[in-house]
Order: sequence, then structure tokens, then C-alpha cells
Amino acid sequence: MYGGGYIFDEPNKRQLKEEQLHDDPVKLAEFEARIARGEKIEPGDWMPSEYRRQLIRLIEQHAHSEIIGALPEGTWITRAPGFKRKLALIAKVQDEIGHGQLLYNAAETLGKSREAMINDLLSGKSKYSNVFNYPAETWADVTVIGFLIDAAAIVNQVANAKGSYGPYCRALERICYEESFHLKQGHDAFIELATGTPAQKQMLQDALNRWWQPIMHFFGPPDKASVHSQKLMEWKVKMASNDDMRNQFLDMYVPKIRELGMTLPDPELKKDETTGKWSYTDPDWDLFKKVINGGGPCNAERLQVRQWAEEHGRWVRKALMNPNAAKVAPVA
Ligand code: BYC
Repeated sequence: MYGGGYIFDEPNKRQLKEEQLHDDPVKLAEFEARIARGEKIEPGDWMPSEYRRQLIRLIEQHAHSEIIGALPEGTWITRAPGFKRKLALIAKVQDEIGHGQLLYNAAETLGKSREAMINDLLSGKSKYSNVFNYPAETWADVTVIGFLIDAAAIVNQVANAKGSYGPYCRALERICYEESFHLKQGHDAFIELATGTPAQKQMLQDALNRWWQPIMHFFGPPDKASVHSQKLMEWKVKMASNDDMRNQFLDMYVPKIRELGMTLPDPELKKDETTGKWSYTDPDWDLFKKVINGGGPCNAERLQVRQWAEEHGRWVRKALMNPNAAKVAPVA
């Protein structure tokens, strides 16, 4: 188990209980009026316990996705082709970990400790994005992640940065700036392979074929099957539905992929120019459920790496919490 002596569990558990007692209709109406006026909700403000619970769930999952998301690309740092790509990849992976840090901080403002969040990740109780449970088999996989997964994340984050919870929105704004650079480096690497030798182009096409379905899954189940969307959209935590975000992504990126001569492994993928809606073959939602519930190709490996990091980083956390204990006695 994770252990580093992190802050504020007990007082926040008490606060949460008090709030549940005071979840009365008048306060709820005031809260919803604030949301309707487009005000930001801040950590000290009254909020319904379900709003708090939902935000913790969503921000925590997002934070876990950032730190687990660093792993598939991280394995390619030593093998990135050339100095320029290596430098860019190191910086990107470092940024992703920083995003995790920002998001854990935002979730902590709602009363769940870092320690509890990490424990829930390691025990498999908390989810993280489906896409990071697949291996990055070749450099082209890293390229597809850098271009298209970062692009998908930006679609989601730019929308939700305009949402109602102040700390999450501010974290998302900062993250979006950095993700835009990630997308540029991913797009640049993508163009290089797409316009390279036949072998490079084929490697990219194979990676695109492997990643297309996980990317379609990334935005979550179709609206009709989404569990949380309705309430989260009422409370302006989610600013667009899963299907709307998926559609927005297709609209922006399918043309960019096709203009480079690459194809997508879905014969049904096309836009209706009158409605602006894309139609596509429904991705395999049973597979999605399996992957997000621990049964994907890399779930066990990803959690093992995090477990190792928690165990081997324990002494660092201890030293940070109690710097005096780590001081070496001065030599006389
Ligand atoms: N993966 O009611 P629904 C990055 C779960 S990292 C896993 O529609 P919701 C990057 C969902 O949690 C950024 N699980 O859910 C890093 C729920 O299960 P629970 C990643 C998923 O929350 C490194 C159930 O399915 N971005 O960019 O309304 C390198 C029902 O779904 C997924 C984020 O994390 C999924 N894809 O909407 C490169 C964004 N989809 O909790 C890049 C933050 C659904 O009831 N998250 N589930 O057990 C969100 O915006 C929302 O959670 C979602 C889903 C739109 C993903």
C-alpha cells in the first residue's frame, strides 16, 4: 500500500458528513442558480455531496490517466529516433506527470487525500483512461498517441475548462497549453512517417489501425449508455456529451489524417454534410468495458509499474514530509 503521510483525511471526512446532512433543497437551489449564472464553484463553497463525489471521481480518474499515460510513451524515450525526437519525448512525458500533479492537487481540494487516491488506483478501484492499457509496439504507436490521443484529450479538456469547478478548470487551462505543444510534436512526427519511405508509411498505417478503436472508445460510451453525463452536464462539469466530443474530434482530425494519404479502418466512417454528424461503425463496447475494468492487454503491467514506483519512492516521500529526519549530521 501507498504510505507517505499525506494531509487532511479526517477533517475532510467530517466536512463531507456535515455536508451530506445539510444537502437541503434551498442550498441546492442556490447552488444550481450559481451554476446557471456561469459562476465558478470554489473549494470553500457549499456544494451538494453528489457534485463533490462526482468531481472527485472524474478528476481523480483524469489524474491517474496522466501518470499511467506517461508509461507507453516513456518506454520509447531510449529508442526515440534521433536527438530532437528524444528531447521532445522526454519533455512531453515530464509534462504528463506534471499534469497528474496538478490534477491530484485539484481533487485534494474536494477532500480526498493523495494517499487514498493512489491506493484506489493501485487496488484497481479507480479507473483511468482505456487508451493506456495498450502497448506502444513501434515508434509509430508513439506518434499516433502524441498526435491523436493528445488531440482527443484537448477536445475534452478545452470544453471542460469552461466548466463550473474553479480548481479543475484552472488546471485544465494550464494542461491545454502544454497539450497543444504535444499535439504539434505528435503531428510533426506523424507527417514525417506519412511522407516517408513505404516502410515508414506502412508502420504508421498499422499503428493507426491498432489505435483507431481505442481512440473511438476514449470519449466514453455512447450518450444513451453514459451513466454520469446527464447530471454532470446539468452541473457544467462536462460541457459536451461523449458523442458530441467524439463527433468534434472526428470533424477536426479525420480530414488531417486523410490529407496525408492515410486510411482509417472503418468503411462506415463518413460525414453527413447537412447535419454535420459523423457516422461510424460502433466500436466494440464489450471490449471497452473489459479494458476499463482491468482486462485490457496492459492493465496488470501498468499497475505493477506504479506499484514499484510507490514502493521505491516511499523514502523520498518520508524525507519530504520530515526533512529533519533525513538531514545528515554535520561533520565536526
Ligand atoms: N476510459 O458515464 P460515463 C492524456 C467509464 S490523459 C476509462 O460516460 P463520464 C494523456 C466512466 O468512468 C487525459 N473509463 O462517464 C496522458 C464510468 O465508470 P465509473 C485523459 C471510462 O465520467 C498521457 C463509465 O465508463 N482524459 O491526455 O461521464 C499521454 C460510464 O461512462 C472511459 C480524461 O481523463 C474511458 N475512456 O465520462 C498522452 C478526461 N470513458 O466511474 C495523453 C476526464 C468512460 O462509473 N474524463 N469511462 O466506474 C472525462 O472527461 C470523463 O470521465 C469521460 C467519461 C468523458 C472520459
